Amino acid sequence: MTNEEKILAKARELFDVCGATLQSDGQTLLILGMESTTEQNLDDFGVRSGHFIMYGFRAYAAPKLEALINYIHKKGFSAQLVGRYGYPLEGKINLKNEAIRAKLGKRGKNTVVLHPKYGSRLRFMGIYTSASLPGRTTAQIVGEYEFAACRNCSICVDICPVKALEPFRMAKPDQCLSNLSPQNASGHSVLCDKCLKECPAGNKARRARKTPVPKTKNQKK
Ligand code: B12
Ligand code: SF4
Ligand code: SF4
Repeated sequence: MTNEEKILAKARELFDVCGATLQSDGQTLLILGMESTTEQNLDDFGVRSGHFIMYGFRAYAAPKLEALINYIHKKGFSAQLVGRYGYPLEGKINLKNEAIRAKLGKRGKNTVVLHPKYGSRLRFMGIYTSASLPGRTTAQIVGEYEFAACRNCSICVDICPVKALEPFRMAKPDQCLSNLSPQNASGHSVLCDKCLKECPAGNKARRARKTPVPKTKNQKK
């Protein structure tokens, strides 16, 4: 195994999904995805003394990111997080587009990247590295409609309390309640996220509750 292959293997060991894209400046962007769950809530943000705190990323992602960066350095390559905990808040790097380019999923009508297993629960992080990781893609995004994960049910668009969504794009980002999220008494953000929570993609429990198939005349009631 080459050192580059070892780095990818390490990334797969630490994170739920990973992939790599080639940037226009020749650097490799390693994209990492981690599932946000009740036990490992990456969506736990807040404000303390006027500072934005990423409680979830700090607790669950930071130790893994540090371990991976140390590993890449030991293999003789550079490794630098993009933004805080690999999360560029300003949107300088579009992590959704990079994840789609790296074939980690495709955009759902709720605008976020859906994965066949993790649905809309992946949160993404990026690391710039000088390692020429195998499989890093130069591909641009094509055929965003053609994929199985989005069920095309439009629950996300219909459920949005402020009608911020149009299929596949956020028409009114300023209105999104996860943008203007209020804080609870301990300073943690109370996000809306209805368009993700109710999304049935990649979610076995919700899939089981899908509209039942109507019974035929011959079936017992
Ligand atoms: C700014 C931002 C927000 C803003 C505005 C989002 C926006 N404009 O869409 C606000 C605060 C509202 C927000 C909310 C949320 N966000 Co946010 N956000 C970001 C951030 C920092 C930048 C995204 C951005 O502005 N992109 C620019 C816009 C223009 O790009 P885009 O959304 O990809 O839009 C493209 C499509 O609309 C496409 N398009 C246009 N028309 C059409 C038509 C068709 C048919 C198709 C197919 C495509 C298409 O073209 C656009 C340009 O490429 C990213 C992190 C990052 N650096 O990438 C996280 C990020 C996108 N957010 C994320 C999440 C999880 C959320 C929330 C659930 C809150 C939360 N729990 O964190 C909500 C979800 C709301 C929603 N339904 O999107 C995740 C998404 C993970 C995933 N699985 O995809 C990211 C990647 C953060 C992360 N580290 O994981 N977010
Ligand atoms: S997070 Fe809430 S307000 Fe924002 S787009 Fe989704 S459903 Fe709408
Ligand atoms: S709620 Fe339905 S339409 Fe919206 S992203 Fe999820 S599966 Fe696709």
